[in-house]
Amino acid sequence: MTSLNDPGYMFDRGMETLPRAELAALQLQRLKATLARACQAVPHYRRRFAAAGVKPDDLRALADIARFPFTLKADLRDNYPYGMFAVPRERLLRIHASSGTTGKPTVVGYTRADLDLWSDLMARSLACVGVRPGDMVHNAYGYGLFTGGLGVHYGAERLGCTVVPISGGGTERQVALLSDFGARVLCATPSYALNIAEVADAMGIDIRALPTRVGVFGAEPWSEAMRRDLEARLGIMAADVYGLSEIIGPGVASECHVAQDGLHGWEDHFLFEIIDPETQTPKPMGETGELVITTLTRQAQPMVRYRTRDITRLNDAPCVCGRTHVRVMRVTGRNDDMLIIRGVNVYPSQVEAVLIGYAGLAPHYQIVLTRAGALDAMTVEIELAPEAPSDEAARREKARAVSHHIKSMIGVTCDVVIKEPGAVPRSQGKAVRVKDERGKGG
Ligand code: DLL
Repeated sequence: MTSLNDPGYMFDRGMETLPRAELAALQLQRLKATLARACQAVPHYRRRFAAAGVKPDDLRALADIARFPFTLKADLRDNYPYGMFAVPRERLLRIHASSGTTGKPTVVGYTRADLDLWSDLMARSLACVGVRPGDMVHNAYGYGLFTGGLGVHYGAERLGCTVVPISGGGTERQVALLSDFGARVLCATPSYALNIAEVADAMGIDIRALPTRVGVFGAEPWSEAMRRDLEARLGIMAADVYGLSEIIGPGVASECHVAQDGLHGWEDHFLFEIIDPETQTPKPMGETGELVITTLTRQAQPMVRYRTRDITRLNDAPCVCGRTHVRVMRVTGRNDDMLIIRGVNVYPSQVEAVLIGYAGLAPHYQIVLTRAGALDAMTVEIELAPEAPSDEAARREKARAVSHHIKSMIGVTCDVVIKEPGAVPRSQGKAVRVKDERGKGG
């Protein structure tokens, strides 16, 4: 039994350190059962498998998964609201939904066993980033249909933490309660954590002097530069957690605080693949592409080869923390968020990596897209740091320098507009990094 102060503490040591050959055997057995259940209980999968000419029995080895069809977000929309469920609606204990930007929301459902599993996986994830039983956890992820709030909430309780279920928004109150209750752990989107730090400054509260030591950040892409910035501003260790509602919510993969080098994807419950998004063929271990996930134990809603659109790579090298589960490296962006500006592929997180920590700038930015004739143009709006010189000439010079820097680092030509402190909208959940004005005659 490891002590709670031991950096090697794990929520589920036996499973987290299972030798990879045993993990693979477990995955194969669970994958077979999942495919059989999906085919038997969900007409959508039955039709798709038939159209692709495959049967669950065709799967003999894990690699045979490549013969099965993908599941897309559009499939969830087409089967809205309950068509993807493998159990009668009455057996669901909870529903979550993600709003998305267009059309119907994506609905996800959970049986009692699913909710139990989710709590366990989230407890495992929190322990993995360094949260311990007995910690006070300030949970600023939004409660409601979004999976962040309740997912983290029940995971923290399962681990044995004291949860402050504050949800997002009311930022001054967040700062006051962080100070009064003395939470050791702050859970939020990275952009909202930044907003909290800024509001604390404005309130004259030295947030670094508070007992908060661990940040559990996810739900949106963020860069290493942003990590360093958050760590410096908040006086914490900032950890990356990943998940998506279609698969279960947060708790799919989690960084270990020992190595901070990739997020352990919980392979006893999920099968991870990387594909080439163009050819849709599997890529070998270590190569970058789109992450595809199959659930291995979900009851209400088995997901077969769900295309996440998230761009990353996998790493199955042994980790110094002792966990054997594959590492999902930092998600740098989504292929549907990728911008193509004058032929150059650009992810907002690449722009962020250039901007954050740049002398004289505050870490608040937005990318505005406009169209001039047939060409897309990108303008980066970023705020001046409160203490930086703000006269017109200094601003123009700074804008020129930043634009040059973006061109040399990313290869894209863009305009840069330096805004007054406070002029870029602040996030209370997932940040809106891209403002698309291309359809507005801009
Ligand atoms: O964002 C679940 C979650 C809540 C994860 C709290 C972590 C913490 P969705 O709203 O369905 O679920 O959005 C999922 O968000 O496909 C990624 O594009 C993005 N995302 C989530 N975590 C990360 C991360 C939640 N750590 C979508 N890094 C995913 C980069 C992330 N992107």
